[in-house]
Amino acid sequence: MYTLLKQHGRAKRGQFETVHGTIQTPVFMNVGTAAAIKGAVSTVDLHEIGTQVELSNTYHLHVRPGDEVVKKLGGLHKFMNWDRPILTDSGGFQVFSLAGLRKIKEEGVHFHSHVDGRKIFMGPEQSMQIQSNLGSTIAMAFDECIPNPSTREYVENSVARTTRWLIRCKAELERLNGLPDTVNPHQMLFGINQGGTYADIRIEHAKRISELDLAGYAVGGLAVGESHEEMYHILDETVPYLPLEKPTYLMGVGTPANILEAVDRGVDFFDCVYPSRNGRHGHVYTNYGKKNLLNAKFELDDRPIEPGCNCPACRNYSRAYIRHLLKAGEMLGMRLCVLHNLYFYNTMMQEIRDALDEDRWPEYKKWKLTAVSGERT
Ligand code: PRF
Ligand code: ZN
Repeated sequence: MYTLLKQHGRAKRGQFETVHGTIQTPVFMNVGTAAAIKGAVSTVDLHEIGTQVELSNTYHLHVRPGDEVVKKLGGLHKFMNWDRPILTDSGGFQVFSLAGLRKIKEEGVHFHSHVDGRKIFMGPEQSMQIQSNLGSTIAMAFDECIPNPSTREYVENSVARTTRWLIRCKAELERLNGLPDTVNPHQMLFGINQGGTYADIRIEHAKRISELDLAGYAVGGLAVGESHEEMYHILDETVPYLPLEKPTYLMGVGTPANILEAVDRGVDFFDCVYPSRNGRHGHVYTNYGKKNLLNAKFELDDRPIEPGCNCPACRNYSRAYIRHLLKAGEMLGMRLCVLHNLYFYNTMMQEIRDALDEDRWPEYKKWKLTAVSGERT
């Protein structure tokens, strides 16, 4: 159940109650694709860096270790020892971005596993069955994520099919939630808005899926080829047609600036691989811009990544030491950078919530945009 606590313009401050605890929004979900945050970050670490929601992928866990295995071990929460909310993405994006050869049909998608090449079929029912076996808090609908730009004709046909798939997802999840041995009988379903960069298709689709009274709604098919300005424009046009009294989730986005702009347009939930992926390459986020710790200028720099930062990396280690670890190929180097970056993102979301609570959202947004751009010295 989502409660809208406050609004500043279109920016929303809310809370979302689930069987695995209450999520304060806006929130950034930490991505653990295969039930692990890349960079040797454990769920014990996640508690320390302020993670509210962990995100895993249906497709990856179905391929390995297999959702049946996870179910036999008591579900994803027990398997990875995480007791807070988990959102699982449906495979609707991974199938389209990872799998090589694929055939899309009305019933679903035929494709080959990126691990061993074996043939897999996934449609709305299969995606829901896998997510039900995982027992995540929130299941995502099975959709087609269309790259931008795509032709109007392709987008129209694809979106119509995604709507039909959504109706099938809803029916299947209701059935699965009613079975006696379901891991999480309270599993919720979020629908996904698509429509490429065509505002009118987006709006029609948003209206249509809003009628289905789902637990939440995502905007998918963005950050897949279009410019930031186009993405903001689509959010301006579309988000007002999604229910205000439900959470809105912008999938796979983005930079700190993208998140600030999207919160301003009414988005509650985010996820992105940037903090973990960049951390693994020694790129760290600070309120003085993004820094590359491999840069020679940090060789003798004995300050923490960000002075005043309370993350496990900054409380204990210097830029020079972490740079040395990265250079020497020590796993600890990556791990510390990922911990700092996730802490930076989670803390930014806390700052956003505080700013909304305390009626200083526009001032905070302006300050943070300057801070993350590197213009502040
Ligand atoms: N659909 C799904 N997952 C996603 C996306 C989508 O469109 C995106 C697009 N940025 C990221 N993850 N199911
Ligand atoms: Zn830090």
